[in-house]
Amino acid sequence: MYNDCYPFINFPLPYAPDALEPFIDTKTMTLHHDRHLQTYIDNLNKALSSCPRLQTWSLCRLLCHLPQIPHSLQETIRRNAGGVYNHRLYFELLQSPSANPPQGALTLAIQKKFWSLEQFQLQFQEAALSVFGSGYAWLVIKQNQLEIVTTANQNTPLEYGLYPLLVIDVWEHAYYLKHYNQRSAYIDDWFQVINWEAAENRYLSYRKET
Ligand code: MN3
Repeated sequence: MYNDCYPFINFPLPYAPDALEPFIDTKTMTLHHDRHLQTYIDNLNKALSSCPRLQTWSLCRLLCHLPQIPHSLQETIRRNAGGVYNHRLYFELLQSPSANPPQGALTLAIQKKFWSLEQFQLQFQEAALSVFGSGYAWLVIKQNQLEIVTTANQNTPLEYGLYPLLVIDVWEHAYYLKHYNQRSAYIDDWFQVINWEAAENRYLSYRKET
């Protein structure tokens, strides 16, 4: 579903913009995808237009090999390729609210590591609240262990050799229209619209590769 090199395209959301109501509102989803993500795509394409050597590189390659990118472009590419990668993952890992509790290998691994889903949720919420300013909280695999980490701005876990499974965008544009400055209320609502099946698939494909 992704195109993975220059010129990058903003594919439509994999669900209707109102699919996450009442937890994440339609207007936020529309602006977040059609304007914020689009801007990262446009700026990434603009930066790559002057550097044919990088035009066949995938997003992951750009983000994992920043030192190989000309110095003058590094920060621009880091911000904008990061913005594209992080937002694509954020949207992919959301879905309409479901009454079904998560299940599968990832759920078992979370229970083993954090004792229970409730404990995991508390720790994840604490991490997401701790991000100062703009950034993300993640559930990642680090050396075969589940871990909760945060990143600032548009930094990605890929730069640190981590494999992301879940992500919440805590930039204010992700929640301000509905939740105002109440980041914790947004985090609670985000838990209602996690696409656990997509996270499970990421977990299984990681385990298959390693
Ligand atoms: Mn965002």
